[in-house]
Amino acid sequence: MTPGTTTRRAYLGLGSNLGNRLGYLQLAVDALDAADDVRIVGVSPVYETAAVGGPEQPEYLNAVVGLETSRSARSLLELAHGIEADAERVRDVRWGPRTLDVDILLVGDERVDEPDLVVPHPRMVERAFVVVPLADLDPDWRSRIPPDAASVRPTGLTLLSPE
Ligand code: GSY
Repeated sequence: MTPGTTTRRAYLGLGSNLGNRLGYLQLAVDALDAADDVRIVGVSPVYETAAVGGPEQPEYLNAVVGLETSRSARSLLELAHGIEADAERVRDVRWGPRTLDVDILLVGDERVDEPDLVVPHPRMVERAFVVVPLADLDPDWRSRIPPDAASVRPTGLTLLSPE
């Protein structure tokens, strides 16, 4: 991080349900750690979760990463798309299975409402696969865990992180 820059806390959601799922989540953590103007401050445990929406598809591994960053939500989205491309993600079926999904959940108190980016993420509060790992990093979210949290199961797996 460039000294003297103003940073804020951001949270990104990671998901994978194709190929080496844990490997793709780790790829994302490593790429975020290597990115300019980003410092990882928390990585949740890894959960296995029933797929929500889309066609019938394999279960996901999900986690949430906390960052300190001077980047805007738009800049984080560009970073996320580059990381997804590194994971050879193919965008064909909407809501379909994917090697890696990196969602921009929260970026300080920044609000964005554009066709390709809405922050805070518009569906995060109803998704237990987001809120359960987010609550591991920020206890304020514990009271907001949705009722279907039973579909979000701890794996005992952890991602290696620099924090
Ligand atoms: O929005 C992220 C991709 N995604 C997921 C996911 O990450 N986990 C689960 N359990 N279901 C999902 N459906 C979609 S789309």
